[in-house]
Amino acid sequence: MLLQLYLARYFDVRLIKEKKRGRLKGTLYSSHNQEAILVGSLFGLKSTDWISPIHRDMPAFFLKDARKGWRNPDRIGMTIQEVCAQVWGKAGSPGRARDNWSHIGSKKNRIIHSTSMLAGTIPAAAGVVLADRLNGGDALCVTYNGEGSTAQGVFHEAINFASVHKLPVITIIENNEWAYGTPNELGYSLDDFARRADGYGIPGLIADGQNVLDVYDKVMQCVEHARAGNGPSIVECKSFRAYGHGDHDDDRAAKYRPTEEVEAGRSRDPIAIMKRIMVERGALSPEDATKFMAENKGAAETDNSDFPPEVVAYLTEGVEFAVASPVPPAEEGGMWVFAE
Ligand SMILES: Cc1ncc(C[n+]2csc(CCOP(=O)(O)OP(=O)(O)O)c2C)c(N)n1
Ligand SMILES: [Mg+2]
Repeated sequence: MLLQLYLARYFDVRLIKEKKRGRLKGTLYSSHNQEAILVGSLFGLKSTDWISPIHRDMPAFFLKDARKGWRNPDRIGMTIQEVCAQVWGKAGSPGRARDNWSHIGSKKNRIIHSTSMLAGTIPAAAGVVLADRLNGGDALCVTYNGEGSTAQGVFHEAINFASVHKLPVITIIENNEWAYGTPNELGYSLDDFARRADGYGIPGLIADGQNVLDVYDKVMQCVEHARAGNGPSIVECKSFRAYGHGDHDDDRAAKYRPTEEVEAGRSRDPIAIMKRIMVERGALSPEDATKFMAENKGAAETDNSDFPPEVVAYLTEGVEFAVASPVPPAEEGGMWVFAE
């Protein structure tokens, strides 16, 4: 789990550096400070389970089933090469260079294609697990949503449908306190989004989104609930969006959010929290805990020595693959927009 936290963080800072170097174009949506939500929720799933990540969750595409080993060819998740080719918008990427980010999916890897319609993946997830059940399967689906999604009509319709049919859909709400430039107090009249679950008669759990073990624990309670045939649930993960909505919004976000709020929100770094717990439990020596100091640093303050070498090596393979991959031929420009 700790290595996966480092990998997710390194993905974020490395892409920012690549863009600054002029080797990468396009908007980046940072998951910095929210990595524990992804790692903790994915860690206990079966290979055959489905996920539906969105813009904030890019590392989920390559962290899915990573417990088996990032390089394990039997892993049911995207490779780092596929994800980096996607970010670089290269030929052969899952999105065929139509986009540089999360508008991708994979039937083979059991990743539901993300749409840009907030909460739009929840009804799709309900349909996928219903189809799986009708085909004799026992797969569940973990859907990822910002708290902004909870204000969408389809959020309620889909979870209501899933609750009536007892479908194994676990809805993660990544409560990072901001939806683009809108603070939570201007968007909702409740503090705990987990309480939305009461309206559907399903469990609603709150996890400390900065503590990967707490996320794991709460999601696994919902996994057991789903596997026992009891249907859907919600896990709200309390977190904080460290930067702008995307990097195009970083400068504005620094103005629309008070500095003290941002500093307080970033201060509970998931890597530091995991290390502290491991040292307390004797799973990591205090010396080893200070070896790679990626925590509490923005991209500009870190370098490769802040990350374990296997993390840097794995991601570098993906980056080099993407940089060396060709762009698609121009005549493909109008293809795959409609069914060929
Ligand atoms: C239905 C819909 N309305 C508006 C948008 C534009 N939009 C994209 S992301 C976003 C903010 C999302 O905030 P939140 O759900 O809290 O996720 P976060 O970015 O904070 O992770 C908005 C308004 C959209 N994609 N879909
Ligand atoms: Mg948000």
